[in-house]
Amino acid sequence: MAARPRILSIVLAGGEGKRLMPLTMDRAKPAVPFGGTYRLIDFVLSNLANAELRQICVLTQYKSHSLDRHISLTWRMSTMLGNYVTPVPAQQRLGPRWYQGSADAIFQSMNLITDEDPDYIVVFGADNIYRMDVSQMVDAHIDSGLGCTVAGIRVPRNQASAFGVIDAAQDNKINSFLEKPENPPGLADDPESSYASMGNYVFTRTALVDALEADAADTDSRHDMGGDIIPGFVTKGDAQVYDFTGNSVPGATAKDKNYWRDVGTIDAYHEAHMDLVSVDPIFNLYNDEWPIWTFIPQMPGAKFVLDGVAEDSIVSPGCIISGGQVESSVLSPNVRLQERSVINRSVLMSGVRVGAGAVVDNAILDKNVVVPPGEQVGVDHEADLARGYTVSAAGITVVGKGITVGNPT
Ligand code: ADQ
Repeated sequence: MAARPRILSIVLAGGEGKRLMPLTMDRAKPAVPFGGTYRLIDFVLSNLANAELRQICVLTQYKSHSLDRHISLTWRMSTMLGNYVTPVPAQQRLGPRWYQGSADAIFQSMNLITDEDPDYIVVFGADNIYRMDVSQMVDAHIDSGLGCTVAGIRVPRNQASAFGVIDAAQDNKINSFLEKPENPPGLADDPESSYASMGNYVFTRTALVDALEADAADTDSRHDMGGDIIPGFVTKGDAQVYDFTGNSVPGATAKDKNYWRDVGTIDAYHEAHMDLVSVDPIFNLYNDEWPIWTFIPQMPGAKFVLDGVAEDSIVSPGCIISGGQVESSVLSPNVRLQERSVINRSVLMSGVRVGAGAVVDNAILDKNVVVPPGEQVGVDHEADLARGYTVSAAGITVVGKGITVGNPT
């Protein structure tokens, strides 16, 4: 029997996440909390670990403290998950500089590839919400005999300029790849959709190492995976697309099969939370056949007293809802709501306090925000802006970590 191929997974977790400000003010984008008890990075790490790909390096860079801490708590100290995941900080092995782009991040960490000696290398982003059995994509890559496989999904054409856009032949071979084009081309069978790269790749080790070395020597390159490395494979005729709709994980519902969300902007992040809370959710966190792993601190269950209620919402452990009314919202652990407070279509991170009679509407409140009694957030956008809060294009107000609403920011 042939030996099983050796596979190394590299998770790119160094993104700054400028479009998620102020949530990324002092944490890396993959460390941004999501869905009450998770961080964004838990989705990719769970997809890899559940697929039995258990040699995983996480390349970190900006503001990586809370990310490192979370990885250690969830992934390194967990007896169940063992030591699969190693966070690797920017090592500055090649001089006193941080990574220039995502390709440079891997190039500077080439020692990981030499040490692990894999046959294939999985390179995945860390900022997306989805379930995927990555081993099915690896098998498709090995079967193709090509150097590079890119995961692809159809997205509305009017959103496609945020992505790499793929034109593929019948046999999945990629004919062209345009990184974040201004005018994304539609598909022949569906002109209002484009075929987008999910930022997830599988490479044959020798092909990736050759491409990274050539890229490092190219002074015109931005050293970016999507901008430089993938187009290089396409030009050589050595890349195929892996259609995400062909992927299946156990326990998926008809509705959330092949759900994939990029949560790179405040509006997308807020919408992805709304996808969780409806009665029949578009993304089902409760599929225990493909669990999303995370670290939840020891806390008592959520408690509802007086006439406190929550409808169509996720309320995490440690919360006390004392007479407040919560609708279509996601509450992280340890949130406190007082009587007559109203929370609607909002995301409240851990430690948020909302006083009596206060209103939070279409808002995201970062960790430890305090809304004093009678105050309002997300009701009057002019007032929110005047107080220095962020208001997104779709009208979501974001209040940064530790702010007391009404106090000068
Ligand atoms: P973006 O997400 O815009 O597009 P990028 O900002 O490079 O691309 O982020 C990709 C991943 O790499 C993220 O997980 C990010 O955190 C990480 N990253 C970025 N710079 C890094 C660095 N210097 N060191 C370590 N990690 C880094 C990409 C592709 C598109 C594709 C979308 C899908 O380029 O083609 O459509 O992902 O979301």
